[in-house]
Amino acid sequence: MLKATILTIFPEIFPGFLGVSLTGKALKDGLWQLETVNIRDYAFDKHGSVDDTPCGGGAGMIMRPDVLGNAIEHHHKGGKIIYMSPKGRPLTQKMVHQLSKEDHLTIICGRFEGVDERVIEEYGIEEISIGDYILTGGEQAAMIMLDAVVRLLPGVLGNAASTENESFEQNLLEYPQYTRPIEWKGRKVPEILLSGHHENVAKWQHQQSLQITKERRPDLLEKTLDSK
Ligand code: 4FL
Repeated sequence: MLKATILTIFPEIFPGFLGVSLTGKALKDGLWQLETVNIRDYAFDKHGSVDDTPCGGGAGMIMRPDVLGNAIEHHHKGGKIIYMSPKGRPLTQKMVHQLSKEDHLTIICGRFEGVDERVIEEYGIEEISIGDYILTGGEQAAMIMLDAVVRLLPGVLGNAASTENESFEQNLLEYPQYTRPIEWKGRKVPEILLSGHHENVAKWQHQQSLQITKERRPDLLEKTLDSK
């Protein structure tokens, strides 16, 4: 069973969207656990200061290593410590599969201009990015990463749903899908999908996947078929 411990100065953001739909049901059913820790509770002054100005100058504020370290040491009971960060390793479905096998994830959500680098070194923290853009804080990134991880936990998706043919699982984007009505606004569902010829359908879908991936994500085709 996965337990996620979130270190944040905005614990009220959680569970957010993780509290609804599949992830929310799984949370209620006890398939995973969420613990939110307010970093401010580990400050050393009565104002609860968690940040300070950057050494060497520059804009913004940096999260203090002593306060963050205090929060980590009170709550980290083994397992990976992850810091959601734009300069982290880009999150992939392969990493999501690996994270879904962990018993405990401690996730640090940064605000301001980031955290003191010594904290990263001291606790062997893994930095993970969810994409090349800047958010207002790491909380949203943590929630997206957890959403991807939790749906892979045993029992979260129904038996009917399989993750094997989803985008990225074979380093290919998904082929286009259709449902009824067969004709809509003069647009017809491709004939092949109505043929009932399973082998030809599968061939067409694979060829569509290849074409779309070549057009939109040629970088994916360069990769070998990674094992999970
Ligand atoms: C974290 C952006 C992970 C992308 C601001 C604070 C971020 C982020 N991936 N933006 N953290």
